[in-house]
Amino acid sequence: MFTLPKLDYKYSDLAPAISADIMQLHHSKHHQTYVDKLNAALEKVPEVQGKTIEEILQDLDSLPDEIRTVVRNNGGGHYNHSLFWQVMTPGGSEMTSELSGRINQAYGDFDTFKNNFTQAALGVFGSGWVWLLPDLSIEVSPLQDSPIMRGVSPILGLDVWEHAYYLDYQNRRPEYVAAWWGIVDWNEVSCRLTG
Ligand code: MN3
Repeated sequence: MFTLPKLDYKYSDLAPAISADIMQLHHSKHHQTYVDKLNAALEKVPEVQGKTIEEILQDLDSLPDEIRTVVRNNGGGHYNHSLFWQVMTPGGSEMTSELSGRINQAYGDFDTFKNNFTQAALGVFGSGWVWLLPDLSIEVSPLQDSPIMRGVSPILGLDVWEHAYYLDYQNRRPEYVAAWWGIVDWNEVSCRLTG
């Protein structure tokens, strides 16, 4: 049985980038629903008991046909949101010099990286995610898919589903993405990079 993870901050702590209303709805309703539907689907497959969500998502092909899509969408939703809450912190945090150096090496400078990631986020058609991978490449996924499904653990992720920003920004995704940069927990990203 998977459970909704507790947050390290209050729903109101990420404002004004993300309001308390969005956080409450997004965490206690959307994420909870992914967890509930994932658990309901997995009740039918006793052989996955005790596996981590990462293990399940990396081996979707082994699941019975009738639950594979449900687990992909809701297990993906659970994994993606669990990561998303962790890579944000009130007011953001400073990047380590190691991560900063590696981003500069890969992109020339931070602004170029930030611009590339932002453009990827704005380019997602409909619902999906933008990821930074351990090799510092940027990737987008539709719906609740994730690079973890092929065994790659993202080190940063941004939810660009409308439910992540519509209450605050309506259709203005660029404003949401611009504000989100201010709450990224670069310490956490660094930890995920170095394992
Ligand atoms: Mn979401």
